[in-house]
Parts: sequence; structure tokens; C-alpha cells
Amino acid sequence: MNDHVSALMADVKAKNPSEPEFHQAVQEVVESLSLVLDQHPEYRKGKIIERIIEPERVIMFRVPWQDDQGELHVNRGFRIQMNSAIGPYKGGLRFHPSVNLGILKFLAFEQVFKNALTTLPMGGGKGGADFDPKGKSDSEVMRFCQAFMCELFRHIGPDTDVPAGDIGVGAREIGFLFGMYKRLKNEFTGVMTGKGLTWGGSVIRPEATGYGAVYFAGEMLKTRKEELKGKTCLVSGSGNVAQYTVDKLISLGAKAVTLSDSTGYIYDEAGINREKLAFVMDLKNNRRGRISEYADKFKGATFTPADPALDHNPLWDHKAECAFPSATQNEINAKDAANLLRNGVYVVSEGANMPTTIDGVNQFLEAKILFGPGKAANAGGVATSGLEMAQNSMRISWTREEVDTRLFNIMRTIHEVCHRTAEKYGTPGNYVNGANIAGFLKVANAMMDQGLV
Ligand code: NDP
Ligand code: 2IT
Repeated sequence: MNDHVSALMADVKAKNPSEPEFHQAVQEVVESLSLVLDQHPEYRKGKIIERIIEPERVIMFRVPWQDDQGELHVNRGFRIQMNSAIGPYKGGLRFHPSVNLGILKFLAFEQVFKNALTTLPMGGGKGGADFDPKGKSDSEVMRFCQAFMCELFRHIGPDTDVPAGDIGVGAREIGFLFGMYKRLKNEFTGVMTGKGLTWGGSVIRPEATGYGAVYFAGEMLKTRKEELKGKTCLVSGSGNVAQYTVDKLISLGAKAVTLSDSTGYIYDEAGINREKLAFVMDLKNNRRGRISEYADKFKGATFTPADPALDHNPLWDHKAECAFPSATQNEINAKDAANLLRNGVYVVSEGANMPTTIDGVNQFLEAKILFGPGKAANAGGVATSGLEMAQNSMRISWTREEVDTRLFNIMRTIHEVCHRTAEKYGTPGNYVNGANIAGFLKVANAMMDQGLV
């Protein structure tokens, strides 16, 4: 770390104690930016970094709700409105018991750069609650979502802040949240993305993050004149991103052999085919069951329970060429990264946000593998949210082909910009620097243009 980065990080840690994920996300970005700041003293003078790491606004609120037995509960709700230099705040909502201010700040911070890379006019934000949808009835989830929106509605709007889904927030939750917003405001607007297809949603939005992460991997492989066809792939998670990652891998003739949830992972050497994926989608999206059922149903597949005493995740210890971490932050640590490299993995496309620790990322960069950081590789989800906003504004709906082509072109452009930027700043092949610098420059220039606000 150079002196400027060390001083800045000391300040970030003192000012934001107990937020290790936020420190990690900021450190990764400012290390990349050292390459830019020497060439652009105006950003230092304009205190752009100091301003970009400070949320424009943080909203924290009480969410009281009642369960089916009549018992009362109180959760904590959040919305981080991080940066609006290039458009309305945009980013998902996460409902998970681990949610806290630091995790949402890291996500909102990453979102700013990711959204800038999409080429669409979206600022960055993130929100959520420490509510656990697991084991709750649909009525309980509805009452929670309604209580959450009863406060959030006064802070969002189609030109102000447009939330969407993330962990624990899918089609069901978006429906309940949108319904309450509409009732409170008496307005039918594009205030949320990921809506149902009959009420303003965009085709391909559910698929977009997973498809985009696979398109990004394909673009990285093209730089070595290779393709995904025939490659063996490790995928973690079994939610929205993981499911559509596997879907696209199957279409392209690659073989996904793993999936996971918080209880453990399955390994299926024969590969997850269409029939098996349909089972996983029904299991996770309708029956809300556990991934171990996959190994009960399909012969030859094994289930390994999660073991918190282990210092690594055995999912990442199988022979493969590609890895698509698609569950959560810091799911690949230094040991996992070493295992992946030892097993022959040379393509990592991050569907999840910040799934690799800093030590893990450094190993990938040193090994010069094709490493697509989340900000770039998983930007297809929010990019298609941007396309949903555009369709809502025009009050029209595009076809699947139209949206998928736009998504593909956006992912290709993101890859090309990251690749070119990494080269321009003297670190060819380093998509981390490419993504951080390209995203930063767009937002920083807008901030400079708009004065001290
Ligand atoms: P889902 O809620 O649909 O699925 C999350 C999956 O990850 C589940 O299988 C879940 O298992 C697992 N998981 C979550 N937290 C943990 C944990 N702490 N330990 C182990 N497993 C865990 O979420 P998404 O698929 O939407 O999101 C996955 C990742 O992708 C997140 O990092 C998210 O921020 C990122 N992302 C999502 C986008 C989107 O459009 N949805 C866009 C860009 C990034 P279990 O059910 O047991 O909790
Ligand atoms: O992390 C992300 O980019 C998302 N969860 C999607 C955000 C969005 O607004 O579609």
C-alpha cells in the first residue's frame, strides 16, 4: 500500500468502525486509483475520493411486523443512497439476517462503479433489512414487505431511487413491495425493477445477472481465442444468479458440476442438465427447500454439508476450468483461491458481489488468470434493470431478443472498456484495475462538472 492509500484507509477505518466489508471494498478501489490520481491532480484537489466514499444519505428505520401467531417482531431497515452523480440511486434490497450497515455500505459503494460501467444513467444505492425470509409463510413475508415499504416509500421514486432484488428479495418480495408503494403513493410508476412481466417488468431481468456473468466469461476467453464450450465449471449458490448462470452454461455447451446453499454443496460429475436445473428451480423458487435434496434425487451426485470448522470451502476443490461464485461476499478466501488455481481453474467470473477476499484476488492477479471482478462481471443484472426503467419510461415492452441482444452488447462493452482501461494504465489483463478506474472516471468527471454538492 502506498502512503496515500494507507492514510486514507486509516481514516476510513477510524470513521467507519466495525464495517470490515466496507473497508475491504474501499481498499480495493483506492489501490487501483493510485494509478489515476498521479495523472489527475484535479481529483485530489476536488476531494473526489473523500466524497465518493461518504454516502450522500443513509436511511435507517424500524420495521415492526406481526407473525402468523400474532407475535410482534422488530427488524432494522436501511437504504444507502451512495452517489447520484450520473443518475437516480439504483441498486438492490437484501433481506438476510447478516445484513448490517457495513455490508450495505460495501454493496452501495460497489454499485456506484458497477452502474457507471453499464453505460446507462444510474447512480448507486443499496438497502435491505436483517429480516430472514427463510421459514416464513407468504403472509408473513407480505406483512414484512408492507411494513418495510411503509417507511421506504417516502425516500424513493422513479427519478430519485429505484430499488430491486438481491439476496432474499426475488419476484415475490418485489411484488409485495411494489403493491404497497403503489397504494401509498396512488401512482403506478417504474419505482422498482424486477417487476412481474404483466405489470411493468422486463423480460430477461430474472436471467440477466447469471447470463451476464457467463457472457463476461465468454468475452474474457475470447482474448485467448477460446470459448466456454466443453469447459467444466464450479458454480456456488443456488438462487437467482446461480440458476441462470447454469442455464446459460448449458446453452453454450459447458458443464456445471456444483451448486450450494448455506447448508452445503452438491457435486455432480455428470453435469447439471436441463432436467436437473428445472428440479433446482422448483426446489428453490417454489418449494423453498435445501440443496441436499438434489443428491437424494439424482444418482451419482453427492452432498457435502457445510462445516464452519473448515478453513476452506471444499466446493472450490474440484478439477475445473471455470468458477462462477454466485452466493455471497468472501466465499473464496486465500486457501480457496489456491485450491482453484491448483485444480486448473483459469477463468473466474464473479456473479456475487465481492465473493473473493483481497488475498484471494491478489493470487488470481499474480497467476494472471482471467479474473472478472463482480463490478464488471455481474453488472448484467442492474444493466437490465436500467433497460426495464427505459421501457417503463417509454411505456413499451421490448421482446426477449431485443433485451438479450442489448444485455449481450452491454456485457461486451463492459469487457472491452475494462480491458482497454487496464492496458492504458499499465496493467494489461487486470480487470480489477480496469473496472475500478473506468467506473471511477465516469462518476468522478460528473462530480467535478456538478460542483461541490
Ligand atoms: P438469492 O437469495 O436468490 O440466492 C442466494 C444464494 O446464496 C442462496 O443459495 C443462498 O443460500 C446462498 N447464500 C446467501 N448467503 C449465504 C451465506 N452467508 N453463506 C452461504 N450461502 C449463502 O440471491 P441472488 O442469487 O440474487 O444473489 C447472489 C449473489 O449475487 C449476491 O452476492 C448478490 O449480491 C449478487 N448479485 C445479485 C444480483 C441480482 O440481480 N439478483 C445482481 C448482481 C449481484 P441459502 O438459501 O441457504 O441462504
Ligand atoms: O448487486 C446488484 O447489482 C443487484 N442486486 C441488482 C441491482 C438492480 O438494481 O437491479
